[in-house]
Amino acid sequence: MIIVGSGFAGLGMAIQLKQAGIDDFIVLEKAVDLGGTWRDNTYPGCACDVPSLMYSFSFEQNPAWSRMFARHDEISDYLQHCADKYWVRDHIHYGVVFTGAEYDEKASAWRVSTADGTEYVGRALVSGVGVLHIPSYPELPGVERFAGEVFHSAEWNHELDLAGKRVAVIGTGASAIQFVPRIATKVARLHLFQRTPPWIQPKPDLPIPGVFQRWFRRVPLLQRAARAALYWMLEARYFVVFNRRLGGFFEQLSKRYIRKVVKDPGVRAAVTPDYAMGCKRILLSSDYYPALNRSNVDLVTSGVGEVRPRSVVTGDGQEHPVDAIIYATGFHVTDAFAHLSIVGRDGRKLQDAWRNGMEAYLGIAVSGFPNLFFLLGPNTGLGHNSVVFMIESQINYVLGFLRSICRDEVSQIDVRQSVQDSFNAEIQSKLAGAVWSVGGCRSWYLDENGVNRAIWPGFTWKYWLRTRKADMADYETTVGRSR
Ligand code: N01
Repeated sequence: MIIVGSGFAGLGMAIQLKQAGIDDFIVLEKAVDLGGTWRDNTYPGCACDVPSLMYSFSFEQNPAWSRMFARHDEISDYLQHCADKYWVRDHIHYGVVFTGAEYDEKASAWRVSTADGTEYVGRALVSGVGVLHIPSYPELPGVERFAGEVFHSAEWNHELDLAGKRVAVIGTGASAIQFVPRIATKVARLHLFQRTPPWIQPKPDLPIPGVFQRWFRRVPLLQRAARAALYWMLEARYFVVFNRRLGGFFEQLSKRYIRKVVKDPGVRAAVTPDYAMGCKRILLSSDYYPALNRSNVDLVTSGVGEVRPRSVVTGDGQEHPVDAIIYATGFHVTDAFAHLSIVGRDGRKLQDAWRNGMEAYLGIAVSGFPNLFFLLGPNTGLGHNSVVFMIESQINYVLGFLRSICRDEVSQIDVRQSVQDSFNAEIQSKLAGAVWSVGGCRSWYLDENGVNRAIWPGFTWKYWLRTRKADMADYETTVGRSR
């Protein structure tokens, strides 16, 4: 078995294989450490906007979370702890860059290619890479002539001391709103280039008192109960994207928050979104708007026209002298797999299968690509609850297949095209009633045709129900041992 990636998804899959007594697997990891997005994103203020009690594996709840919303280091330590506790570290091959895979139908196996030319062969291939790992750099005219430092929020340059510098930040999404307040207090001037304002609600991020941690440790059932309560509260946020009246109500709350906190009327108007809430990720922050009140922070709403050696010039000709440019411009999502050569049955390429958009059955299986399973694949991302819940549902589902393959009960599992098609028709018809059908918003949830290929359009418990056990009638299988 080959797993690609060692973030929450890949690590969780490895742990469950180990727990199931399956030892014959490897994890390919491109970096020198595990942790996925929590290894890569180290920008100042990096934290989770999902409550910490929900942002952990159900089988390894952490009674020691120090805050309502865990910060980067705590999450990254948690993942390291899981790798150690469940003995999966030795299965991870670091510095191995997965470049593609070809299915060998005769052997019922995937031949995995890597950047250094080493080939790995596995009876099943599990992708745990997700879609938020290839930083997206906007094409700014003239940026190659820029004399200062340029970097992306997911590749933070910790060598550069921003104190006293003039800095341009491009983008105002989930990452930017976390680091802008941190760097605003240090830099001489911060020019914040906003293309579209996000919807933001205050973040109730308080320390978890020691007494709770002690009780969670002593009576794990208490933590489970708190987690269950939180789960249902988060689940209710799903209504925002389906019920316009409720969405409108929360929009009013956010607008009231803007009016209360943002002092300058021009800035207030500029940060007030004009599209339906939920179309992009709804962000949580209690320090982003206050940072915009600072006299050294300049919110720029005209787009970048050109970059000169020491400045950024907006489309309307305003020149902003800067020493560094930080891109907070997100990731390649809909083309996250475009650089990989994945070839399934009969020479079928994944790029061709996904020419009109990424699709899979339950976000996990793609017809024509037997024994290849995606974790956090198409339409299984979330805006309202914890993705760890989705990941665990998928791991459980895939584990059933991997067990059968290991026991030689089945050598090949390929989802039927008709099953995949009707599942995706159902997904898209559900999405037709959601906020994305209203239009007027640009979001990484939508592909270039405006189709949502990222988000699960339902309650997560419904997804859990559907993935509790695979219905083998959905799959074409070859019984018996691989050759
Ligand atoms: O990226 P984003 P991110 N010129 O795509 C702008 C997860 N995450 O890295 O809105 C100018 O949200 C773009 O503008 P617009 C989370 O799932 C989780 O911040 O497209 N601007 C937007 O403002 C999140 O959704 C946590 O008009 C350009 C920004 O850049 C995902 O990661 C924390 C531009 C990109 O925002 C991505 O977040 C952080 C251009 N050419 C992130 N291109 C948690 O707490 C883009 N922009 C769990």
